[in-house]
Amino acid sequence: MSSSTVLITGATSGFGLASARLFAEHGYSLIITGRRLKRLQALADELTVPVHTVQLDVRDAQAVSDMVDALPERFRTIEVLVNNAGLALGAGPAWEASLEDWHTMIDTNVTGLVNVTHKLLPLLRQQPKASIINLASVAANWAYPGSHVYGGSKAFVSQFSRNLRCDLVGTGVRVTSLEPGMCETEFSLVRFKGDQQKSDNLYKGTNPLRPEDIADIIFWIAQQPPHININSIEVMPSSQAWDNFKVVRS
Ligand code: NDP
Ligand code: 8X3
Repeated sequence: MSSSTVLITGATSGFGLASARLFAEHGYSLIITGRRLKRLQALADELTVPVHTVQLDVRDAQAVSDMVDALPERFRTIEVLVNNAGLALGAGPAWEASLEDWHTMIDTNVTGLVNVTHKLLPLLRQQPKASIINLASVAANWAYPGSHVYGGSKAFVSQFSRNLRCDLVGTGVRVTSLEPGMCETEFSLVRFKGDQQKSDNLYKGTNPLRPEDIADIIFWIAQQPPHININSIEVMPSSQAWDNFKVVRS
């Protein structure tokens, strides 16, 4: 059992929710954040460890800063930051994408993650041992049609994680870029703008990763002894792999 605190962004669904439950099972105190307050409250009611809930949009740098400044004393010993809040919007070709969707992905996956990390670094550095676990994606490493800004934003997360390591080496703060492939959460429902049928069809017959699989990996990373830094982990369901390069012939 642990007496430490984990801060999870995007704990209302998917990886964030599954991770909150797993860390709670192991006695961690939790700071859970997300925009959907009712879901945060329901999660807090379900858990038996100390939980601090904050309705937070990670895109709002001032709100992120205020949230951290207002943390009750018992929640300030943060040992694990799970930078999980993120989204994809649209899966069609770039020329059909809305600029607003592109901005939303950059604002959330890039700027939001930077907002939280920047504000938390001084607190994390006070710990003898801490972990930042950033949710990137296989889309950070592998190009595919319709990934355009989403994949670009996750490539930022991967490289930012590596660059952070260079600055944080020797401080006790470890950094990991976690790069999952297809996992059934609300991710595709969001990507397909609420079209449940499209989301179900994507996962049909694939035996995709489950949020609990990713939570297990996040928890395992956080449990590594101080002399180990897991730089990156790429994980796919067995049913997913890469495809060939495309060649257009005239
Ligand atoms: P979900 O849609 O199930 O969960 C996303 C979470 O992010 C929600 O809790 C949502 O909370 C939160 N979120 C989204 N936008 C914001 C915002 N502006 N401010 C605060 N919170 C926000 O998806 P997943 O659990 O699958 O995704 C989690 C992360 O993992 C994302 O970064 C995603 O890109 C990444 N990922 C997902 C993969 C997959 O196949 N599922 C694979 C690889 C990476 P709320 O709406 O309440 O704010
Ligand atoms: C989500 C995984 O394969 O849809 O990051 O890009 S994928």
